[in-house]
Amino acid sequence: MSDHTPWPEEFASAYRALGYWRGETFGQWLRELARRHGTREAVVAGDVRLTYAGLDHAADRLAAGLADHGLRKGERVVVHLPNDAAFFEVVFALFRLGALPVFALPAHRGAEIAHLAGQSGATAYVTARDLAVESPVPTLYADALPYAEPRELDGPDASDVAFLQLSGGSTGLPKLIPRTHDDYLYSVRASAEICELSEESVYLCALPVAHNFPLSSPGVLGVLHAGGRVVMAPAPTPDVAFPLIEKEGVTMTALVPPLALVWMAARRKHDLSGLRVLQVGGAPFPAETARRVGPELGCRLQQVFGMAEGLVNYTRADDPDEIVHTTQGRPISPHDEVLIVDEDGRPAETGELLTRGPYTIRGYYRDADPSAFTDDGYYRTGDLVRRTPSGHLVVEGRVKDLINRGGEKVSPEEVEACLLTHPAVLDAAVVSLLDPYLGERSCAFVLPGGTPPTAAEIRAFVREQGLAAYKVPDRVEFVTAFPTTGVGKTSKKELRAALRAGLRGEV
Ligand code: J2J
Repeated sequence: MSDHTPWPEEFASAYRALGYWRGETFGQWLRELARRHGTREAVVAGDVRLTYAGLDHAADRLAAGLADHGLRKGERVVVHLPNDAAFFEVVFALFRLGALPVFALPAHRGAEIAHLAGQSGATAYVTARDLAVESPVPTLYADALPYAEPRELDGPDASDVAFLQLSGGSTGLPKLIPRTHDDYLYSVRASAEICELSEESVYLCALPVAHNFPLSSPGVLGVLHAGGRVVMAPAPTPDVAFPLIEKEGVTMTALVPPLALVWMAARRKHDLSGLRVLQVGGAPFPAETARRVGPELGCRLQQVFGMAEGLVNYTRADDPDEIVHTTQGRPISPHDEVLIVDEDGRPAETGELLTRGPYTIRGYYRDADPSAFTDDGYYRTGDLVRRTPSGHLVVEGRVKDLINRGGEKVSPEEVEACLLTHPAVLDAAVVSLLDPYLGERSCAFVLPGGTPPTAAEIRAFVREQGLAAYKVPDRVEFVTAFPTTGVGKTSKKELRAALRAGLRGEV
């Protein structure tokens, strides 16, 4: 069984001929960066300041040590690390070895780590002492990694899968996204160019580094590609981020919408004048808020609409303000193919965004959920968009059953499955609730059986099952029956409408 669905040969050869796929692995890429920028600082995290040469050497030593430890090319390793220098050493060591990082977020707990390890068939779990959860596979701690004398290793090919990302984007249980060296490096190089990065760029990584946005849009990898400096923030809050922006001369950072609101509301004791660009993405950013970024933070806004499955859209430096405030950008590549279709797959003004291209996957890991792709290889994003005459996309809503809680994606199905394991829950439906700060929060409708539990018990139960805190229902409502659709399925539309109406009357 192939672990990933390759691009059809005619597409692959076109992407190579266009120079998008260069046959370079991340291991080779870092070696080249070290040759070019050796003594320059690559990553700053707390007291650690890693140069490009230092990172390159650490990756070699750790790759050798992990190989001695028994780790082999092709094996999967769950990486669960905070915004720290160890993330870079571990990930680049795995890349050199051809082992695949499986990216977990710091907020993930036991249930997610077990899911990631199980789905990927991982053989190890790398974590930090204060994040570690119980794992079904052997644990390696970031403060006790096995370094050894560097040696020649039989690394991966550029067309191999480099790592597995967790899907936040499509309906159903979280799926794994296989990204190749070739396709991901293309998106990184092209993103660095679009965002006009240079050796002078200093990027503050405030969001969790393993997320696709701060990792590659253009993120830490884009900044390394340009020879700039990456500054790791242990938290995205103003009290942590603002002093770092001043001290390190940060020029660019990326936030999700709720954090942009927090930054605008914060009292500023620090000089943020070096900050030139604030990227905002991951969830809808209303135009009224977008307009405030420039005047209130003294920097340019860049909207970013992306997905770990591939396609990333940016507003450009030379776009008029109106476009930057009211659209979510346009695709990275002239070869990103974008269709906007209605329910029957016919072209529409506003409709579901389908996409394929040089860095958008053709299938999930081990072909999970093939229905997320059309027969001709387009990924069904589940996002409702329209295109402006200028070619920019505006996100209008979505058709997928997903809750976007301020950029953190919650799969209702996953939370419902968890609720159903509670002995006093007969049925459950999780829907979104509009929220002025997070955009959306979650509400669980529960049909109790036997002794009805309290809302607090339900919430505690979800936490105890080892789900990330952001998946715990923000609100719990008990019902005696669910409204149903014509075909007898629970009508989430009616549940959402009941919430909007303030739950007056019967649900
Ligand atoms: C509305 N919805 C958005 C936006 C993502 C860059 C930036 C973000 C992500 C990301 C990413 C949105 N406005 N500006 O991977 O490289 C919603 C859409 C999308 C889903 C993908 C990147 N930006 N979204 O958020 O894989 O619904 O990636 O399909 O986590 O987030 O989620 P995820």
